[in-house]
Amino acid sequence: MKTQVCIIGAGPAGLLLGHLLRAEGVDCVVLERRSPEYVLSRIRAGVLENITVSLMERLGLDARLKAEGLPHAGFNLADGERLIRIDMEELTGQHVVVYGQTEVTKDLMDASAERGLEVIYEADEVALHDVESEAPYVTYRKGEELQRVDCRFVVGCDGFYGPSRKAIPEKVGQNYELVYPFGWLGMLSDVPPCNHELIYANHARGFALASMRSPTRSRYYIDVPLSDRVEKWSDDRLWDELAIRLGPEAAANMTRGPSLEKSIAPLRSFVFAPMRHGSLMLCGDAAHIVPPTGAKGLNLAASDVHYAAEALTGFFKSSDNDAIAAYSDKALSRVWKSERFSWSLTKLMHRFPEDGPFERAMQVAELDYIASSRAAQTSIAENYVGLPV
Ligand code: RFL
Ligand code: PHB
Repeated sequence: MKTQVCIIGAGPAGLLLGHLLRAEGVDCVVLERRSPEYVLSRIRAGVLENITVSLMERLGLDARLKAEGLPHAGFNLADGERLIRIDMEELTGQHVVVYGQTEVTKDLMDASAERGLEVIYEADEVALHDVESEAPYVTYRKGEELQRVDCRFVVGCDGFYGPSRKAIPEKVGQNYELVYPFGWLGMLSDVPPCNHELIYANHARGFALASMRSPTRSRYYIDVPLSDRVEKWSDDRLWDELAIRLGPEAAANMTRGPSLEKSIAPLRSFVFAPMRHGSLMLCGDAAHIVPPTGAKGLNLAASDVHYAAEALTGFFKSSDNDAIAAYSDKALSRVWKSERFSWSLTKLMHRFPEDGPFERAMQVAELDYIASSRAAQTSIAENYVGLPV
């Protein structure tokens, strides 16, 4: 097969990029290792910044997002019994939209056929070749058959563990990494949320987050040691822990129910630079990971894709090489700011095992400052709604 752009990975980054390129008349194909059902079974992000919403809008694929997405004007930081509300709408004039990553992916998936976006699921053994040349190619196996895609660019949207980043020689790139000493245990349940806005809580027993997917579906998280297993957390034990960590007011409004899904995700900050090497570009989790505390991962994938689509469209429509050359620096400048915000919110809201009374006093002082300073709240709000693209 011959195409202009071969995209690896049909998560939100790969599907968004595929649609944006098709809308501009650029030929592309998407190769995905898993089945569509598997891709849709992954429960992940829930908070969309304006960049993600506006890309769906630009594609005309935002009907369900508009109808079902929940605009959130504020969110809360809890510390013991104190609740600090960050009024994003008032401080920045912007809001975020609560709409599951699964739903974004489904909307993009459902529109693939009618928009002429070819997605090949269950593509095994995907391998990248000659990415330093102007004629790279990708091979994969589908059933018994070995296949080859010749193209001008390969875009790696294959997440943290995919093969694309590894196709860049070690001596060319640099890894920046911080691994946190805990993971997030997430739970989904068909019960009304305990609060109409998100609550991030820093409690002596650990972190907790109350989030949601809809007025009848809640998403909760707590931090747990990396050695913990999901099986250790019965639904009852998890509800009890959430009630303590989120504080008495949230606990009083909490409806308990059976969990639909429970899983533990490790927390990591990671950046690989540069995000382009020769004819290979990286987008989303393939190039960087943020801890979920700032709700930035999916939204960063969307801003990468925005820059990549712009660069690739310029290349194919007006032979513009400059935007391709500028892609990595442009994307990384936004990536590092989101890395900083996610890292600082993670440090503020979690009890690290190595922390002593001084580190805790610093957290309290920072929360006091945030509670009393409009400037501090504005800084948090403008990062949370998403920095300009
Ligand atoms: P994805 O979603 O991992 O998709 C990559 C795709 O590539 C495929 N793939 C391959 N395909 C072909 N060949 C191979 N060898 C392949 N290897 C992998 C995979 O099957 C997959 O389909 O990466 P993408 O598209 O870059 O999207 C990134 C987001 O998924 C991620 O950043 C967010 O989910 C992070 N995240 C959150 N982000 C937010 O913006 N807001 C949030 O509220 C938020 N909450 C979260 C999160 C991530 C979490 N976990 C579990 C990591 C909450 C959690 C718990
Ligand atoms: C979620 O609803 O899954 C969610 C919300 C906010 C975060 C992380 C995850 O910071």
